[in-house]
Amino acid sequence: MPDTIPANMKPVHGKAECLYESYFRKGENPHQTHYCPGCGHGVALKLLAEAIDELGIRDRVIIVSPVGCSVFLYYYFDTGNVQVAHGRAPAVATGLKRSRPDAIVVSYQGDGDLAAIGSAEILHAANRGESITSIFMNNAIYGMTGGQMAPTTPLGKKTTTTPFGRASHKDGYPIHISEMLSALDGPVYLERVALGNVKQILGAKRAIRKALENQMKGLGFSLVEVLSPCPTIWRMDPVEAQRHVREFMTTVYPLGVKCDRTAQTQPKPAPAPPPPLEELPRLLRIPLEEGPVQRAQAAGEVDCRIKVAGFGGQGVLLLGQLIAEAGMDYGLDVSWLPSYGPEMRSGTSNCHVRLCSRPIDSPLVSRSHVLIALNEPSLRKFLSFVLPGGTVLYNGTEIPEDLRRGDVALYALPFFEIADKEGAAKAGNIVALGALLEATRLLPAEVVDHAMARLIKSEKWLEIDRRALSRGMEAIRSMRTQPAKEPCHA
Ligand SMILES: Cc1ncc(C[n+]2csc(CCOP(=O)(O)OP(=O)(O)O)c2C)c(N)n1
Ligand code: SF4
Repeated sequence: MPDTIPANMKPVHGKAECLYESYFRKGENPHQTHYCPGCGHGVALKLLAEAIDELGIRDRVIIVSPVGCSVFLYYYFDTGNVQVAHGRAPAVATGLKRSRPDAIVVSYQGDGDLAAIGSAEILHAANRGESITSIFMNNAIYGMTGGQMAPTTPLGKKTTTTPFGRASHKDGYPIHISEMLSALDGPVYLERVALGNVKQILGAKRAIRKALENQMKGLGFSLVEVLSPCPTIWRMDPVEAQRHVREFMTTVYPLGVKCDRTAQTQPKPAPAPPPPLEELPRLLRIPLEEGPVQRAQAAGEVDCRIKVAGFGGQGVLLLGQLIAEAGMDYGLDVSWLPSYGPEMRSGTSNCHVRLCSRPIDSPLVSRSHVLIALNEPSLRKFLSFVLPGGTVLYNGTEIPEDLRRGDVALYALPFFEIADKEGAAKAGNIVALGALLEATRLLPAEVVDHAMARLIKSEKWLEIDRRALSRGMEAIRSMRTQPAKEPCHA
């Protein structure tokens, strides 16, 4: 500034410090935001940034931004940021706040995001009284996608999906989120503000600041609904759009505090710190005496990918879970990814299991070392994805002729018939597990037995399953025509 300007007349407005000096993530134009001229998002974010600066909480703030025009919020805020799927900000904010109680977590959402696809998330987060600050940008339209009707669109408004105007008899009524949430016992503070003129904007800043302070005091859930102009989709110039907020939006959505329990609310007790990582094996009752990690290391680089497939009711998922649990007991990193059809019984069911002596990058098993196919359709579907040198265990008396492969070890055994002879055909999945152990020597039987004892709660079933496990191992021993495979290696 030239020195000729008296000190008391120098501009006092600058950029908030929690905003990046230059928006480097934006690439070609790092000095302006992506918002349209006159958009309320730009104003609200400035207010939020100023409040964060004033409260000195920048290092603690994590902003959760959604899908919608504010999707690039993380371009601007030099704070913690998480960009989430459409409507999920309150759920992610809940997780963040619970795992990082010291963080100040801000969930920022548009009205399509919060009041349509995310309506359940906000309702339950508010009802649980999560200690988060929610900023709800209500511009009564889907901005980013070109102007479809939102749950908040006023009656009579023309949108791309209501070209003749929103009609209550087919489109329902505008949802008043703040009033709706005020019927719950969970929230501590709900206020609707607007960006229709300077006075309203200052009011919005005060409300945002208060919502943040509530969180700093540990009081619970606060939401500020901001009536916000969207000049582009409303087809108005910025001045007209501001007037529309002032003169029309506020008649549909009356401003004011809808709930304020801050005076009578006690700060929530801080949650107990999570147990130290090294305590987890003890809490999960994983036997540690033999040093599972060292054992796994001694066993070499294990990376075994297993696909178990069949139909619902065959115990496909339990079988995979037992392998994963036993692998974990053995000191390996494991993953278990179930995948099944919507039917309760007889639909397709499969699971992906990985046992690895390194951290697992993805739980998805597309090409496997082992396939346990509990029916023919599963064998047909997944056989070609078994890696050469792999092992296939098939529930049947013989492998169908057109499904034979010379580069994998194929075992056909009627697992469920074998289990039937032990008194429970249902234990066929455990016969298959025994066959797996014998055919691949992937894990010691005692380790699997230990995992079974933990997972199978009924004494009667545990006894049957132990017999079934032995029968499966014996069956492979007695039929083996090919040498046993070594455990799968990377
Ligand atoms: C699961 C999913 N469904 C739909 C979309 C498409 N979509 C992107 S933004 C949006 C609406 C955003 O409107 P609003 O939350 O009001 O934010 P605004 O753009 O007006 O700020 C929709 C439907 C998506 N990205 N993801
Ligand atoms: S479309 Fe509307 S909400 Fe989106 S940036 Fe432009 S003015 Fe803002």
